Amino acid sequence: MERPITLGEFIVENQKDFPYAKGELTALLSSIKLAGKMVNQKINKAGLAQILGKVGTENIQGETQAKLDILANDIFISTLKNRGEICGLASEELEDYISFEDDINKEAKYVVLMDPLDGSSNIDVDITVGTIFSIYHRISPEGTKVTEEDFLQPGKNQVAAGYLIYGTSTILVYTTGNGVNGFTFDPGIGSFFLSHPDIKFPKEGSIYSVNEGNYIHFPKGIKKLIKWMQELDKKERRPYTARYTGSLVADFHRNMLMGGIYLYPQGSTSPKGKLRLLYECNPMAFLTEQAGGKASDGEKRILDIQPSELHERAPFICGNSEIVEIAEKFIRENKED
Ligand code: P6P
Repeated sequence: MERPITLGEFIVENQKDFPYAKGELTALLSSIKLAGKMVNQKINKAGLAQILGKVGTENIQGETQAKLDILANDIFISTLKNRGEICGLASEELEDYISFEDDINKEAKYVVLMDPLDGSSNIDVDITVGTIFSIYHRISPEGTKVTEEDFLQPGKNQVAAGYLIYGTSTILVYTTGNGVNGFTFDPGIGSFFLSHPDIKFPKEGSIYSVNEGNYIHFPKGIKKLIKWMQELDKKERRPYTARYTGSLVADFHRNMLMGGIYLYPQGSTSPKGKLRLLYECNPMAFLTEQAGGKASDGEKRILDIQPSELHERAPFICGNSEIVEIAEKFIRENKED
């Protein structure tokens, strides 16, 4: 029986996707694959290895860091640095970006932005978490120190983006702008195998993912959208089904496979929403568009937003284009001054 190809074989087979790279992006994606295996192993035995729970320190977001957050951050930084393909890295867990100035990395072409363990508040209750990554070609000259400009690029400049989802199985999903493909990890062999080729949002969706506990704080247009999704209209598959895990990667992955919309709107307590533009919204927006969906902040395309700071937040709506456009219509028609 023909076996599915491995992630490594797929990357080599699709080398043509990276016209200007001479294997650097291939090596970089392979280092992400290695770090993902190492984090996966830590997560799977977290309860036993006493690495559950909060470590007490706070990250730049003022969120208490769980031990696995820090472990995952350290694993990705060291693994990507050792492969020598990135000149800089920014992480949700670090206040500022890191500039790799050793000889091999200083000449590297790429910078990586990441959320090493998204949804980490779910770790202690054994709910799916994930790693999100976003890759850009540097703007500053090779051989020089990275600058903030290398990181503050609009999402449309991404050369690759993806996530690892540590769920009932561990899957690596990524795009280089030529579609979206998913690879499931086989721990018995230690390799990722192509399991979700050319992922596309189903034509119709009927799942919505939003933290309705924030309903009172939502703008009028979002409140009207949520009520609309809950009305009975069999022809339009309404009422939609509510599914929300508190892990962006888990909610996004399910909605991309089954069809639906994820929303983290702005609210009176969070004027720009909660999700970070650079290492949550942009990579998920790149994947969304490559899978035939749409990603906006309610008014404009996420990938067109020019970032002004590393940890800036943005309201985030992504999923089936049809439903995202309905959401944008409700927002447009119920603008509040
Ligand atoms: P809330 C996790 O902290 C995260 O960034 C996303 O993974 C998740 O979708 C969202 O925040 C959950 O936020 O406010 O609903 O708990």
